[in-house]
Amino acid sequence: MPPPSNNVDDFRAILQQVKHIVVIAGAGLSAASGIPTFRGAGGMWRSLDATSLATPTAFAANPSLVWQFYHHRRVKALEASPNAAHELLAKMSIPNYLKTIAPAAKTFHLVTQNVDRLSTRAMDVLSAQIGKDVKLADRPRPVSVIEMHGRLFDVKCTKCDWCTEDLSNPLCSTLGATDALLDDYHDAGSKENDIPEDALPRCQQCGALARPGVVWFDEKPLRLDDINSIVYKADLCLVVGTSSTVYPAAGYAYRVKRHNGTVAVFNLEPNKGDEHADFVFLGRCEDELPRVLG
Ligand code: BJW
Ligand code: ZN
Repeated sequence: MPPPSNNVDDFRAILQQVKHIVVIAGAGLSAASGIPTFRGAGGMWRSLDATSLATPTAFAANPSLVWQFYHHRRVKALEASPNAAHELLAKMSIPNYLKTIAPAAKTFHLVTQNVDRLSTRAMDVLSAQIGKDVKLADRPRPVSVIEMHGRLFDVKCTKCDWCTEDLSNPLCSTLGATDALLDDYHDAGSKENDIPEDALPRCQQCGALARPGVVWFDEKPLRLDDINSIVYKADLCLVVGTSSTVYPAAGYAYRVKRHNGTVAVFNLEPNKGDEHADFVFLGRCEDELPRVLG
């Protein structure tokens, strides 16, 4: 297999033919919006590795600590705005705009591992800009974003089926009070930040401990059946800002390749599996996506 190309003209020639486009996105998509990635620089929260907190075991052992981590993440996401990469991907969900980039394209789906809601927000902003007088066919299709690792602003019960979206900050006063403690001298894991379980977010239906509505390791990602059929059909896969280390997302590009589709990676740095891609565009995706696709 030849090494991946970074030739924009060759990539645009492929874009003229493709019919079903899927984007698999990761934390790098939101990096320019100020949301830290998981691995490499920025993957620490205080002295703790972010991925070690994203597990059911960590939550069972110390719900106070894990809730403080997610409180911090919620605040960051509320402060953030979609960047140029979110905006371009949102525009690609407008059929008429998509045709200007990929004239034969019939479908466009964004499967994001991110929980920050920025892709959906970019889509909402665009919908509002387009206004009501545009034909339905020209409007973005909100169904085209799949948040497979859940949503930071969903809160769900650990015991019953209660789940709600809650954008308030703080989610409860005890979490808000930890902001003051989280300075350089107070590690989030230290004793004084220990919030008793009954003062953490609780289910509004049965009163049990609530948890963030995200997908942790060993839990089942969301909408896998929908994603499987999208990936099965796709003849172009754009892999944007992910280290491709977490499955099942890390396996989707390979599946598109296996049925003779094209894979193009947009990432700041080379990553595992890049050698199987047809194209690798190294750089910030907020610059490279508009340059290569725009
Ligand atoms: C830029 C940029 C810029 C920076 N421009 N680029 C052994 C083998 C295979 C699989 C397994 C295994 N052992 C266990 C598993 C399964 C496990 C897994 O994959 N583990 C691996 C670590 C090996 N997977 C799971 O457990 C998943 N569930 C599952 O498989 O269930 C099976 C099942 C199926 C059916 C029924 C029942 C069960 C669940 C995974 C859940 C992951 N959860 C998290 C936390 C979400 C909540 C939260 O956000 O807090 O998801 S972990 C974390 O990693 C988060 C991310 O979505 C995910 C992926 O990270 P991502 O997005 O790639 O970020 P980074 O930081 O790694 O990379 C950023 C990239 O951006 C870098 O490459 C930078 O270079 C780049 N970048 N700036 C472009 N400006
Ligand atoms: Zn409940």
